Amino acid sequence: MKSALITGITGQDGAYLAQHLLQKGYAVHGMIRRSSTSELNSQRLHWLGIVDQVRFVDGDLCDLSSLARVVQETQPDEVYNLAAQSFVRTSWTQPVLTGAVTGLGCTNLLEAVRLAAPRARFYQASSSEMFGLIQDAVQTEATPFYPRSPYGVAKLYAHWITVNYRESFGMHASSGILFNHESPLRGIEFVTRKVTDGVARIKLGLARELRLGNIDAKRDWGHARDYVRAMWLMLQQDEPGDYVVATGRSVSVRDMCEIAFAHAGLSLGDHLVIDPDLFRPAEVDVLVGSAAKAKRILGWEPTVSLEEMVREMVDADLARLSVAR
Ligand code: NDP
Ligand code: GDR
Repeated sequence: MKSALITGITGQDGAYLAQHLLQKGYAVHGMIRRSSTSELNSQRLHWLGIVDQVRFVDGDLCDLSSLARVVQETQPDEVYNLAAQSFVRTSWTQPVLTGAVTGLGCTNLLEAVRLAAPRARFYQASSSEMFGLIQDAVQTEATPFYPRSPYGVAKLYAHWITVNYRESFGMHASSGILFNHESPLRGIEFVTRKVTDGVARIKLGLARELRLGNIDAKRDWGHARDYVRAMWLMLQQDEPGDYVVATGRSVSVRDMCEIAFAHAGLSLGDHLVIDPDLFRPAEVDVLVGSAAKAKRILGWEPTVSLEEMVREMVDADLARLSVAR
């Protein structure tokens, strides 16, 4: 039986990746950090019905000693580093923490793996935010990076340290440059989920307006379930590498909103309020990726359209809020 260690198991991707690996027969170790409200930690794993199948271990990406112990004790075949301070907007108000967790935390984990389980395969959750100020119309593994947020800068450090450990120590370390991916398990502060939750609240009479920032920003949105499959495929290759994972289609926040409101039989114009406070100090205006390499080498392709995903998210939020009423 293969075993995997997932950091960030309580997040959106951690939950779907755990489900994917369990279905493949892995023993899944999930690293969680201590919290005074621990029952909330595993909510997403509860929703997927897999909480009892995950073996939890305590650790924090900022604490190398905890990581060394966790890797030593679990001796995983595969390590997936999904933990991060992942909300871009917060990275301007907590830039030092973001650097410590999202950037240096990756080095801590690489060190723990190098020392305690050097043959383990390693996955780093890199991000399209590293491209930032776009220099190529379509971003590939060869596109130059120009991050536009403390989060993007921290991810770029983590990306390069992963490449460096691969080249310095011969580790099987891969980096997935994933574009935005969403689902009903997406954190409520990210724009797609904020919109689908807002639409559901308006539909149910719990709210009247939805406040957003820059709705002209364009993103390449896929489904998280598809994207965790790409992570796993990267670690099944004989050779490690870096891969862009994207749909190749870029849609504005405004158009994504239109899909969500229309699905609920509502009009965006009746409820949208633009709030200048929600604009960011620096914006990534447009992202669109080419997953040609992932298709060629991994045989990976997305299977869920933006429309299907947004409808699934609206329906899930309507169901959740109806039960809560
Ligand atoms: P989430 O924000 O949903 O999950 C983040 C996870 O990191 C949570 O489990 C959180 O735990 C954990 N975490 C935060 N700080 C620490 C810490 N100091 N030590 C240990 N664990 C910590 O992110 P996603 O699931 O959406 O994303 C997964 C990864 O992929 C992240 O690294 C993200 O930056 C990256 N990424 C995501 C994309 C996306 O579109 N979703 C696209 C590209 C990259 P807790 O529950 O305790 O807060
Ligand atoms: P992003 O995702 O920053 O791309 O990072 P987010 O959903 O937060 O923003 C997408 C775009 O929408 C605009 N926007 C708003 N965003 C939020 N959150 N709330 C609003 O009210 C709002 N109004 C407009 C933003 O300005 C932005 O342009 C996500 C995260 O998952 C990262 O961890 C990951 O690395 C990248 O995707 C790829």
